[in-house]
This record gives sequence, C-alpha cells and structure tokens, in this order.
Amino acid sequence: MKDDLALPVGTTLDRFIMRKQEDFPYATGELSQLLRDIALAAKIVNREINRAGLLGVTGAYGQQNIQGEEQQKLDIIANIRFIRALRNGGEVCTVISEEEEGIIHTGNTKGKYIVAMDPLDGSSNIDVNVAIGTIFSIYRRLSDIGEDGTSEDCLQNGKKQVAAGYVIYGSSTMLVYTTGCGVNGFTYEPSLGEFFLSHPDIKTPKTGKIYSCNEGNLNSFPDGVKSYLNYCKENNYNARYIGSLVADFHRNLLKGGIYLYPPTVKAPNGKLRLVYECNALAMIVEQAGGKATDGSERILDKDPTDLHQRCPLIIGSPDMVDKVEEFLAAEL
Ligand code: AHM
Ligand code: MG
Repeated sequence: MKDDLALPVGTTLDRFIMRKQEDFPYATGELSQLLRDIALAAKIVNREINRAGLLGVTGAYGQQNIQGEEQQKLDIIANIRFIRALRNGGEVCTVISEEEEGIIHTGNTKGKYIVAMDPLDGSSNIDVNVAIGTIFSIYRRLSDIGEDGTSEDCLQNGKKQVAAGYVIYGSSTMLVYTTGCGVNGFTYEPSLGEFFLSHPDIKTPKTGKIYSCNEGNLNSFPDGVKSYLNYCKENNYNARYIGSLVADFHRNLLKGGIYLYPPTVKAPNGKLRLVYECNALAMIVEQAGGKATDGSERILDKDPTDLHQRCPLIIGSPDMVDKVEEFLAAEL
C-alpha cells in the first residue's frame, strides 16, 4: 500500500526502495533491483575493507591503472565485487570503471542500465585507515535492448543520470543516494547486515565555513581560486582536507562547505574524473540544494568525450560555489 508520509528514520534500505518504487505506478522494479545490487556489493566491499588489515591484503598490488596510478589490492577487489554484483543482478548491460580502460560488457544484453563507477576512491588512504568510498552513476541505455551497451550509452551528459550515489567506508559505513527526488543516507548496521535510513532528505546548508582543497598546490591554482582561499582565511574559515573525495564531500554536504580540485600545472584539467566521480557528486549536491561547477560551467551541463576525462571540480554549499565563480570571473 502506498504510504504518503515520509519514511521514518530506521526504515531499512530494502523497504525504502520498495516504498519509493510504489510512488511510480509504472515502474518495473529494475532500477530498484539495481540499487539493491549496489547495496549488496557495498556490504561485501565493506567486509573486505574491515578485514583488510588482518588478511594482509592492503598495500600496493604492483600494477598501475590506466591513469598511471598505483593500484591497491582493495581497488581490484572492489572492482571485481561491484562488477560481479552488477553482472549477477542482470539489470546492467555495461559498466565503466576507473580501474578499467575500456567499457565492460556484463553479458546482460537485456539490461536497461549503464553504471559508471569508481569502485574505491581515495585508495591511497587505505593503508593508513582513513575513510574511503565508492562513487556510482546510473544511466538508462540509449541503444536498443538485445545488444551490448555502446560508447554513446557511456558518454551521456550528467543531466541524464537516473540515480547517483556513494558509499563511505568510515567510522560507520553509509550509502547515500538520489534518484532525482532528494537525497537520503543510510547507515550500515554490520551485526544485522542491513542499511537503515539515518539521514532522510539531506539538504546541504546554503553556506558554510569549511573549505577543502590540497593547498600544497596553491602556487599553481588559478588566480581566482587563490583569491577565494585568501577570502576564506580573512573570514576565519576552517581548512579541512582528508584527501579522500567521498569523505571530504560527505562532511561538507552535511555541515556546509566547499571542496575544490582546480586545474594545476601538473593536472591542467584537474585530477578528478567527470564520468564516474564529478557527475555523481554533482547530481547529489544539486538534489541537496548545492552546486557543482568546473569554474565556469555547471558540471551537469558538460558533454563527456572520453570515459576517463578529467575535470576541475568546485562543489558544495551554493553561496560558497557562487563566491568562487565570482572570484574566477573577476580574474578574467
Ligand atoms: P583516486 O581516484 O585515484 O583515489 O584519486 C582521487 C582522490 C580523491 O579521493 C581525492 O580528493 C584526491 O584524489 C586527492 O588528490 P591530491 O592527493 O592531489 O590532493
Ligand atoms: Mg577516484
């Protein structure tokens, strides 16, 4: 039976997904199933992360991924676990992963969805027990059912996301996601093996006092960003930078703040990836009342041209993002 009241804190993720599906009488349940598959993979990855220190599986794997970065064993494990869950679930025809150069066909040619993901972001933090995360975007395929997904399916504009989310493996593990009707956060209770609604209808504060960026790169930031950081200092803002995107983003989303990864000399297009990092967080932040820009263009307006393309990211409380854009525009 349809329930018009907001679902209470403590509702299980499964029940929440089921109730939300009832709001759309013609929904087939495939997206709901896909979200459940992601939650299952998140539980498995959470278990692997918690056991990692004990099993001696942390540390570099001795291989580099296609961006030339050292892969960690857990990156590979998370990649395998998510792909396996999406393949077994049957709703996804094609996957894009930070860990793999090409598109990955699951063999589910009848699957209606494409998933883009960073299976384990911030993995350089694994060995030092700092929070890490999974980021995912879900798109509806454009190509006909019955074939593998195409590159056109995989390079859709961020506005076309039907859902996006992240999992933060921190002091507690949380799944935060949106299907375009607000943002909800669920906390994992490991002894029960369930995610429970803990943060209903998340709204980010309009402004905040936290700024997060790698100030070690300050000298090569654009002048507008340097001016903004001066403004933050003049106003006694708090500098908070974990160096783990999901953790920095999550804190700022709840408390109010801004995360910046601008272009630098070393990374002229920034470091983060549009298709499976920036777009997902941009959809979430907008759904929570925040903003995301590359400095001049809204992230969700950008047309991707490459699966692994990088993109500057300025994301967070709307007034703070506006302020950065003002400083950047003044330097033009
Ligand atoms: P990764 O996808 O290889 O883990 O890199 C992304 C990470 C983000 O989590 C984090 O915000 C950023 O890189 C930190 O970069 P830097 O060390 O240059 O500040
Ligand atoms: Mg990443």
